[in-house]
Formats: sequence, structure tokens, C-alpha cells
Amino acid sequence: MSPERARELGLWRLYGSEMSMFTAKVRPAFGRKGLRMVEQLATDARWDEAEARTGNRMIPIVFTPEGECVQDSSVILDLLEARHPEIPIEAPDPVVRLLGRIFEIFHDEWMPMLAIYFRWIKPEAVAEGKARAVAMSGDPRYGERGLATIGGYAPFFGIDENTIPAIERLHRELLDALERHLETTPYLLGDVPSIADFSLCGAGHAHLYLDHEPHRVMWERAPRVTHWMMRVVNADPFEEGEWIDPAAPPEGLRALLGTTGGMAGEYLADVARALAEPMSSIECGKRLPRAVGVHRTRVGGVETNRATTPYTLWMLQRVRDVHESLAPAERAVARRLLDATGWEHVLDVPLPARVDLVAHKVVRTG
Ligand SMILES: N[C@@H](CCC(=O)N[C@@H](CS)C(=O)NCC(=O)O)C(=O)O
Repeated sequence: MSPERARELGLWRLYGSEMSMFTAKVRPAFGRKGLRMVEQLATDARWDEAEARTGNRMIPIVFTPEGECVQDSSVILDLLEARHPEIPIEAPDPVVRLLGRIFEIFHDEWMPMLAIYFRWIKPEAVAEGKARAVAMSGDPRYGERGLATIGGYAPFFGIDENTIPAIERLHRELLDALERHLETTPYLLGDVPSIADFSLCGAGHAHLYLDHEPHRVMWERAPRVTHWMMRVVNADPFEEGEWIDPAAPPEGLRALLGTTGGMAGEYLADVARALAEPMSSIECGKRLPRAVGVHRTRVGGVETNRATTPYTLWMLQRVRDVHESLAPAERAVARRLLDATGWEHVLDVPLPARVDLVAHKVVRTG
């Protein structure tokens, strides 16, 4: 199809993969908004194209109907929201919007630990992980390559022999908290699917649902979670309803915030603290590398290492910008929901600098 025809049709294109958590995060947003989108398998040639266009060997990338290339799941969702606000994926109420961003950062910056562990580290899972990489690429060498590349990130997310029992436990606790919350609400933030659902069903679907090891646990333990996931993956523009009232939240929401905040609040605040020193010598306008070292943190109460990633600061800003925009009465509602859940650390930790994504790279801007 010619680019002109794609533009006429309003056709979006997504380079993605069944095995990619960030592809799974953005995919259902197109369905929810009723957009025409075709997903193209991220073959080796398309990975090369993604790298050539953005400087990052990463998926997903999206092409707008006009042919502009967009990288990063959060940037993609923001663009869809800006261009097609009729069916929002972020709540009109700013406190509920803040909750959406909190679930997004939980997924993007904490859940990779579960995703990587259950595909590339757990011994029973590795053969399946490798087979998936071969299926995607058609190249038998990609099994080992996937293991080396993505499995190689494990120590940078805090996955090691000391934390593995905690990671297994945290996976079950997360499922239990989701299961309980979904007893009283169809989606995480009310009657309609949002960025919160799309995010958690990113790794949730591409790894924890599709991979046999965690899938078995999910099916035994959390039937409501499996059904929620099917509804999120198949999100459509016809579902209507109310967002939650943040002043009268369902009990399961507060418990879910406590579970996720207990897992990720300090872990994410530790990245901000660890960035303070390296950031002090980075001038405004300078690009930052993917990691500027490693720091000590805790996973499920167990000490470990985590990569000190400037990108995490950008994700923290997405939460903080909404928090800072709240009027005093809204902020009081937000703090009643979030204080003492663990998420208060993310709301309060000093952020050492301002960063932006400029030409697909993290750049210090303030
Ligand atoms: N922050 C990016 C992360 C994208 C990402 O990590 N994608 C994975 C696939 S799910 C990837 O391309 N990994 C390759 C690598 O990190 O080497 C986003 O939100 O899109």
C-alpha cells in the first residue's frame, strides 16, 4: 500500500511483537479509540528500521497515518490521546489521572522484573522464551540472542538469587490484589478501560499471561484477572460508564495501591536519589545514557542492585507533573488515597533535575 493510500485511510502502523510488553501496552488503545491500525511483526529488518529512525533498538514504534515515526509507549499513548480525545484513556478527573500514571510507572519501571524473571531466568521457562524469540525472527540464533540480551538485563532490575523467592511471592501478591479489586469494578479505574489497564496488561499479557510458567499461576489463582485481561486486550470504543470517584474509592483500590506501592514506591524513589550525584555534573542540553551506574535498593525487602536509569526520572515526572497540577482540595483527596501506601515516596522524593525526551533520547532540560 502506498503512503498516500495509508494517509487517506487514516491507517496507523505498529511495529510490535506478541512477546513485547510495551507493544501489549499500546495495542489495545487503538481498539479502545476505534482507530484503524495494522500491526506489523517486528522482524529483524523492522528492528533495524526502528534503530535507524530513532537511534534506539527498541519496539514498539508507531507510524501515524501521515508517516511520522513515534517511539516509546508513553509518547505513543499521549499522541493518541491528543489526536483522538473523544474516548479518553486518561480520566478527566486529575486525581484519577494521577492514579493512571501511577499504575503506568508501576508497569513500566517495576514489572519488567516479573517479565524478565518469568521468561528468561526461571529455569523451567527459558526454553519457551527462546522458542518465542525464534518464532518472532525466524532465525534459530535468536533464542540465544534473546536470552543474552533481555535475560542479561536481569541484574539491572534487581533479579538475583537472593531476590528470586521474593519475586515469586510478589507475583502472587500482585495477582491477589488485582483479583480482589476486580471483584467490585470492571476495570482498574472504573467502568471503562484506561491507561492503568493498558499498562498492567502490557507485561501482564505479553509475559505473565502468554508464558506457561506464570500463566499456570494466574489461571489457578486469579480467574477475574484473566477475564479482565481478555476484556482489556479486546478493548472497544462502545463500552461506556463512569470513572471511579476518588473521594469514595472502592476498598480494593486502596488495597491494590498499598500492594503496588509497597513493592515499587521505595524502589522508584531510590532511582531518583541515586541520580542526584551523577546529574549534578550533567549540563542542561546534554543527552544522558541509558544507565549512569547501579545503586542499592530492595525488592520485597531483600537488598539488591538496580540500574540507575535517567529514563526513570522522565517517568517519575509524568506522575509528579499531574500531582503538582492538583488544586489543594484535589491534592487532599489524592493524598488520602496514596499516603501510607508506599506511593507517597514517589510523590515526595526530590527529583534531581528536569529531563525530556528529545529525538528519542533522554536530555537534561532543567
Ligand atoms: N520505554 C520504552 C521501553 C520499550 C522497550 O523496552 N521495549 C522492549 C520490548 S518490550 C525492547 O525493545 N527491548 C530491547 C532492549 O531493551 O534491548 C517504551 O515505553 O516503549
